[in-house]
Amino acid sequence: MLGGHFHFMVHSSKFIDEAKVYVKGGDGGNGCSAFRREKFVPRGGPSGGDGGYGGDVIFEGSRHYNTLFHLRMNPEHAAERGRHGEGSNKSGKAGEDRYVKVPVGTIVYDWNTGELLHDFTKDGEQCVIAKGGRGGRGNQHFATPTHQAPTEKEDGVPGVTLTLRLEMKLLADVGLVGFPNAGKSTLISRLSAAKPEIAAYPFTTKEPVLGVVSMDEFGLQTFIMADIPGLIEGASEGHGLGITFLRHVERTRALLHLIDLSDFNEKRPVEAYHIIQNELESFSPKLLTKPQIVVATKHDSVQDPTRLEELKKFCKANDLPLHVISAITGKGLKALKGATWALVKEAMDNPAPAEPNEAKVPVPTDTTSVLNL
Ligand SMILES: Nc1nc2c(ncn2[C@@H]2O[C@H](COP(=O)(O)OP(=O)(O)OP(=O)(O)O)[C@@H](O)[C@H]2O)c(=O)[nH]1
Ligand SMILES: [Mg+2]
Repeated sequence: MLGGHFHFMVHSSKFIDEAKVYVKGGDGGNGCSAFRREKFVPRGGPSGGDGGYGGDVIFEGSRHYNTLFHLRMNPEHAAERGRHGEGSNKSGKAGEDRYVKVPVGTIVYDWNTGELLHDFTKDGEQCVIAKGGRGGRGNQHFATPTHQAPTEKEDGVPGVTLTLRLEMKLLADVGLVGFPNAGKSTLISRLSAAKPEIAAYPFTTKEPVLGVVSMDEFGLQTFIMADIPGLIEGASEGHGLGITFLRHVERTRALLHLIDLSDFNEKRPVEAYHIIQNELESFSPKLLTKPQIVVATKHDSVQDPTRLEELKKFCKANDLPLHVISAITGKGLKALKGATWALVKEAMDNPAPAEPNEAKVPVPTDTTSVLNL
């Protein structure tokens, strides 16, 4: 209960994803040593072409990724080498660049020196991480008045080779909001490996907890869910635990608004819905523009069916998607997971314009789950 008996959960570890990645720019092609052979010209001049540039390894920030998982699975990235120069002053073709997508929010460090190479903050932002080498010059460049038939040529310059440490602060894709006891922590514990404390009294959760929800058994498609402390009326004036934790869902792509259907809750569901929406708006009107799913919880313990009927009618009239679940029986969990993923995907494809200087707030959480995805 609030009052005498607080026991704080300790969330000291930061929720950070890391990957070790090897990159190599393409080597430059070698210069060529050749001489013109033309009809009626007995001694043609030097005609060895230059080697082509090696391709660059270019990283690009992308909102389509929310973890570094794909890079941990596939850590080596090399650009193509430049072609060698040829006779008849023909330069070698440049090697193809290699593009590597990283989630927005990724910081790239040199593994060996610790130097920060780039901090990706925007969708589509590109940075050359490992430059390709210049091609070597062919013998056409080495002729001088006294040295008319040079055979010298250069080899291409090797591309830059680096071992990188990628680091990314995980940001929630989906936030759970609702009154205390609505069943937020129970839901995240059913959908992810996160193990938040769950109890039949309000304000059990006192710190945000992140959980990684996998859409397939390999964890290739995942989204990150944030469980935050419950809100109450007047939270924006500091009642309960207040609304400061809402900053953890401010950058999410979607919200799940949980409403307790069980009869132990004295508030009518529609009333509960409005109170929470008001508190969200007081924190930031932007929160109300996020795609939202209304989640009616604890269907297994409904005594009074009119509560659900009211909520259904209200959601229908206001065009709000409604999912009815029970974390105990599992009812509706799979459908809710699928619908949430669909919202996340849609938001990834149509990102809201990023705000300037958006600060990335590290979310303190449970130590569970992501690093052993
Ligand atoms: N019968 C039933 N009880 C549930 C269900 N989901 C959660 N509960 C119970 O509801 C109580 C509150 O659940 P929590 O998950 O801790 O609720 P919360 O929203 O995280 O609460 P706060 O952290 O205090 O904001 C616990 O006693 C849960 O066991 C459900 O589907 N059915
Ligand atoms: Mg909780």
